[in-house]
Amino acid sequence: MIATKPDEMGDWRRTHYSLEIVSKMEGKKATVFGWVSSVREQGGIVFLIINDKKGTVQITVHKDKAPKLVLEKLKYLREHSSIGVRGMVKSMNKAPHGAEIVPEEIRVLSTALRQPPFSLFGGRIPSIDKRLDIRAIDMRRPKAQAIFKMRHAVLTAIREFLISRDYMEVSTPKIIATATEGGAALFPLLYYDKEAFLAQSPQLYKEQLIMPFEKVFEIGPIFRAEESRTVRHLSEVVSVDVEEAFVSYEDVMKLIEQLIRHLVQALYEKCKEEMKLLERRLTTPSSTFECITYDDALKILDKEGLTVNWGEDLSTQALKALGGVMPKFYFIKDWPTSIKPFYIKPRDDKQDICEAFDFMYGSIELASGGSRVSSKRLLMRRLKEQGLKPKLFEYHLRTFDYGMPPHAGFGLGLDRLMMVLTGQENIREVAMFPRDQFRLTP
Ligand code: AMO
Repeated sequence: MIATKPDEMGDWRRTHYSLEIVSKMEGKKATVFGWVSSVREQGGIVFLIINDKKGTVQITVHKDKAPKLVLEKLKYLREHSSIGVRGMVKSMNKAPHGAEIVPEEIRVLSTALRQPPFSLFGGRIPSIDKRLDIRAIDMRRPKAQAIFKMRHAVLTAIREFLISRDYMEVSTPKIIATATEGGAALFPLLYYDKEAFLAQSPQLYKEQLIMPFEKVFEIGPIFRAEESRTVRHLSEVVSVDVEEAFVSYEDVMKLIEQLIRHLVQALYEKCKEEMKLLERRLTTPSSTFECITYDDALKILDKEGLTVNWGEDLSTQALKALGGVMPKFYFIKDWPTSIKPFYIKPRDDKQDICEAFDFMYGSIELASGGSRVSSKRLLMRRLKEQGLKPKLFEYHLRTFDYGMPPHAGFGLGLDRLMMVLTGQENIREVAMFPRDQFRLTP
C-alpha cells in the first residue's frame, strides 16, 4: 500500500554520488538519489542507508531537530523505495567514507510496493531460475553488480585492444538467408513472404568485409536453437568475431593469446574490488598458451581411458576428461576436415586435416576459428561435401570472383569467457537476460 502520493523529482538533480560524500565536504550542500537499503532507529536518531550505482551513503535524522516534513516522510519510508535527499554534509567517522548527510528535505519518488523475495545484501539467495524472474532487481546484488561491471570492463578492453591494432568495428545483419554453422540449429522466422533465420554467426559477412576493410571485428548477438539445456549453452549469446586478410590461423591464435593477457591485466587495473568480492584470483596467463593437435587430444584421452575414434567430435565427456588434464587456457588445432564447417581451409599437404582451432579453458570451448577457404572452387566443393547447396550461397560465392585473399579469424563467446573470468559455473549468471529453451522473459 502506498500511504501517500509519490513526490515529484521537480528541478532536483544529483549533485553527488554516494562515494563523493566524504569528510572534506563538511558544511557543503548535496543532493543524492538512490534506493533505501536500510532504515534503523537508535536513541532518537534514524539512520537511512541509500544505495546508488557507486555505493552507499548514510542519511542521519535527529528526530528532535529535523524539519517536520522530513519526519513526516520517514513514516512512509521503506526499504527499496527510491528517494532523493537534499541536505548538509557532516563528517562522521562511523559513516561510510567518513561523512553523512543531515537532510533538509526528502523526496520519496517511488515507494516499494513489496520487498524482494530474497535479501539483496546478504543471506541466502535462491536458485538462478527464481532470481531471473525479477532479474533487474536481482542484478542489484553486489555480486551480480561485480559480474556485470567486469563484463563491461572486458567489453571496453576488447574494443580498446582491437581498435589499437587497427581492426575496424562492423555490424552485420542478424536476419539472414542461410545457415553457416552446420551443427547448431537455426531459428526460422517469417521475413515478409519468405523464410529467413536469425544469424548463428556473422561468419560469411565478416569474411566478405575483409575485402574492403582487411581487419574487422564485430561484437554482437548470435542465435542458436540449442536442444539441450546446459550450464554452458544459451539460445542467444554475444560473440566477439574477428576476421583478417593476409594471415593464417596461427596468426589469429597469437592474437587471442595477446587479447586474453590484455583482458586479465585490464581486470586487475579496473576491477580489483569486484574480483575480490567474487573471490576470483586470475593469474596473468603466460605469453604463449599450450597448443595441442586433435591427434594429441585423442592420445591424452586414450591415456585417461576414453577412446575417441579419429574423425569424431569431442563429446562433453571427452572435453571434461581433457579439462582435467589441461585446466587452464589452451588450443586444440588441426581438426579433421569433416567435422569443421565448410569455410575452414583443409591443409595443403593433408586434405583430411584442416587449419582449424578451438580455444579452450579446461573443458569449456571459448572460441573457434581457423584459416578460411579463399578459392571459390574449393569452397563450392566443401559446401557440396557437407550436403549444402552452393546455389543458396551464390550471394557469398560471388565475392570470391574478385580476388579473395587468404584470410583467417575466430568467434569468441563472450558469455563463456565471462564465466571463466568471473568464476561462474552457470552461463546464466553472466548474461543479463538469458534466453534458453524454457525462458523467453524477462
Ligand atoms: P562456433 O560455433 O564454435 O564458431 O561458435 C563460436 C563460440 O561461440 C560460443 N557459443 C556459445 N556460447 C554459449 N551458448 C551457445 N549456444 C553457443 N554457441 C556458440 C562458444 C563458441 O566457441 N563462425 C565460427 C567462428 C569462426 O570460425 O570465426 C563459429 O560460430 O564460445
